[in-house]
Amino acid sequence: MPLSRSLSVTSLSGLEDWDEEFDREDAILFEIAWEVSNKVGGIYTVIQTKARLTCEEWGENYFLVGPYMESNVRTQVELIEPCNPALRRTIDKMNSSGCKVYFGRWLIEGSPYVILLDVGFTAWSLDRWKSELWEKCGIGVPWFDREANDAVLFGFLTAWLLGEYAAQCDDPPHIVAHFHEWLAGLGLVLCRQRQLPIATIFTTHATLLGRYLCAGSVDFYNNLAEFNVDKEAGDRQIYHRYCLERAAARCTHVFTTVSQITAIEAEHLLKRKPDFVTPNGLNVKKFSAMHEFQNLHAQSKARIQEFVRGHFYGSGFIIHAIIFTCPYTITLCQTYVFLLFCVPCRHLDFNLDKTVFLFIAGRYEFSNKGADIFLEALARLNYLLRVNHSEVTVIAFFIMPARTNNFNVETLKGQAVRKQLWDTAQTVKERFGKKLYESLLVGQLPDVSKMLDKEDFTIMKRAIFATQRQCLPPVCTHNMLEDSSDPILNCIRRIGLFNTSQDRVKVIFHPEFLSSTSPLLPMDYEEFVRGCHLGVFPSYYEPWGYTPAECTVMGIPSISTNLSGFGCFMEEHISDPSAYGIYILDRRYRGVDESCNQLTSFLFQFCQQSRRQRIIQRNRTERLSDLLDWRYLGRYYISARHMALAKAFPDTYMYEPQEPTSATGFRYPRPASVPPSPAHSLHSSPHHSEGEDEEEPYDEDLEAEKDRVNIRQPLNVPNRNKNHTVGLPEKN
Ligand code: G6P
Ligand code: 1S3
Repeated sequence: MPLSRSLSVTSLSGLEDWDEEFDREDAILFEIAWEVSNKVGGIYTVIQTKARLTCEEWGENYFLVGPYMESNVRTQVELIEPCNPALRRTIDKMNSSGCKVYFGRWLIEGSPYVILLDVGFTAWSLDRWKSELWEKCGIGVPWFDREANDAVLFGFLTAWLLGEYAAQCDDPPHIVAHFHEWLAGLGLVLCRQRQLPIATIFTTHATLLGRYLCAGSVDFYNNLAEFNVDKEAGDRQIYHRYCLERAAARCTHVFTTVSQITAIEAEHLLKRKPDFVTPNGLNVKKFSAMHEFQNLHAQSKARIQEFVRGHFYGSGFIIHAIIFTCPYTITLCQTYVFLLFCVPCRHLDFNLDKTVFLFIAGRYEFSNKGADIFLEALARLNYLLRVNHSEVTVIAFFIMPARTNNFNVETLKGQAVRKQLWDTAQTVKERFGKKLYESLLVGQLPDVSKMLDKEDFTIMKRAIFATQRQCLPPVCTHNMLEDSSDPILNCIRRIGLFNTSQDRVKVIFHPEFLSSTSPLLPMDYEEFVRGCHLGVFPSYYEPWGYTPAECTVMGIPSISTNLSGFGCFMEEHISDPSAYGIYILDRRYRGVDESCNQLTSFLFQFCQQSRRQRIIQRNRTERLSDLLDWRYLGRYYISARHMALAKAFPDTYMYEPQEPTSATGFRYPRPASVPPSPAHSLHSSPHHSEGEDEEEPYDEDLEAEKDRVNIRQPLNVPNRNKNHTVGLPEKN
């Protein structure tokens, strides 16, 4: 075994350097998270998208550890016998001591090995383990907190697995154990408390206290240094969880978090400055044809348009009210006279070709995810579009799961009516075609006035009659269980965005994640995102924020904020983010109303773009995807592992952070090119030209070439390993 080895990340191709210098034969990596093959939130995406790269790097020496959930295993995991003899002995030993440990391959890209621990099966040990936790670590977990109980069981099982594995190896390899989030953190605390020979890493994806404090009405960022953390955690009845999280952050060899902003938060709330920021990446798939993602946008958009046709079907009456002041006062108060009258209206009176689809998606945290200011900005946008007599209509989708009891009748009826109209059109078309054919067979041009007979008209009239409706197109697609207290619905009631035909902004709240098997909108999330024009994520609390990152790699522009990890990361790496379709809302230095106005102006500006400008902007957005690829961002994980090995096994490993080669770091420049024939320009956005709604010949490949920045250039990338400073980035 070599005595001293060093690894420094010298370039973006750090993985290859690692390959050359690091002998992985005697090192083994365990990555532990509650979301391994178990989708709860963003951590699942981190692990699932990173798996292929980590498998390429560690091969047979990489094992993911997660909870056993039968339904997930049935659909996502192939159970097999462990190939590693020491691991086989470990699992056999644990299973013969009253545990249920499963081994398999997770059926995702890279097919990583997974070790799944059945926490329910060992629930009989809970009391004993809780006493041990209290005696050894002084942390008491109340009986009623089910999630914390699971964390205790999972933690003890993980520590048992790792300790047993180390004991089963004749010549123990250097073990690195990487734990994600507080739910997995106890395993790390126990490894350290039992002094197991393991290099540990703890990554927090959000702090418990941060999430709770932000969800309340606390001025979080201005008071970060002031919080009495123990009291705040106690007041919110999460003191025991907070202790588990803080203990993991304090005990670990290497502590990391997903963004600079969460690093500052962790420093104040968990009382340890992270050693690394490990930004979240994605598994970026490149299309061989440059325009493939544009074609996919057009296809997916057509499917969303079909849904919209159904949702806004038919016509009805809307009630108008005119209010007069009565010339005679009956009492001492002024009297008013209301004149009510009905006006017929068509709901689908907007041009779908001039309709812009916006969306927000994610965990239903109304103010943390910025749904509050998005709704407010939509109300302001509605006003602006109306007073400017804009031809554009905006449809804003809210995809946030809430408690429901299925789709509502009106929404389902809309899709049924649309289908019926389509079938009617097909029937009449067939009858028409038959008459036309017969006329041609006898060598005559058809008499157009006789092509549609009485029966055709009856069929069509009947179909049109079925489109009468007595209500407005619904704002929500489901029956909500907590309708009267739901924050989105209550906000819509207050701002009055009810999908009337005068509204230029329509709202559709879909309180369930999307699925390709839905009878309403049969699309999976990726297809849906591709079909939209803009993702809007004005979060107040967002350690990273995968939603705008996913938009970027699919070439869909997005709005994020300078309080989100993603927004700050993009601001740091792109000179003019909005030119690339990355709008970053200022929620740090502005009040809520000002941020809301800024959001409104981003939206209004976006609505004024022509189709050609949107196409160009999408091309630019998609060009940023390399920046978010694990192939680039995985290097921070590599460094964290190496630092942990060097701290745990100083006789064998040495960690030398590389000096930064550039003080300013890597930045995408402003796009060099502009589209042809600009009439006037908008700052930071593709230039506008008149009468350009149709696609003009435009050499996008040439455009791409001009703008292309080689992300894999090694020299001018910031090295965060050494010069990683935690501090609020300066305002630009
Ligand atoms: C893509 C397609 C075009 C389509 C356009 C619509 O670029 O390749 O054929 O016209 O999308 O863009 P829009 O922004 O209007 O949805
Ligand atoms: C967290 O999930 P969330 O949506 O509750 O972890 C994600 C992955 O690191 C992160 O992207 C997100 O901002 C956090 O909030």
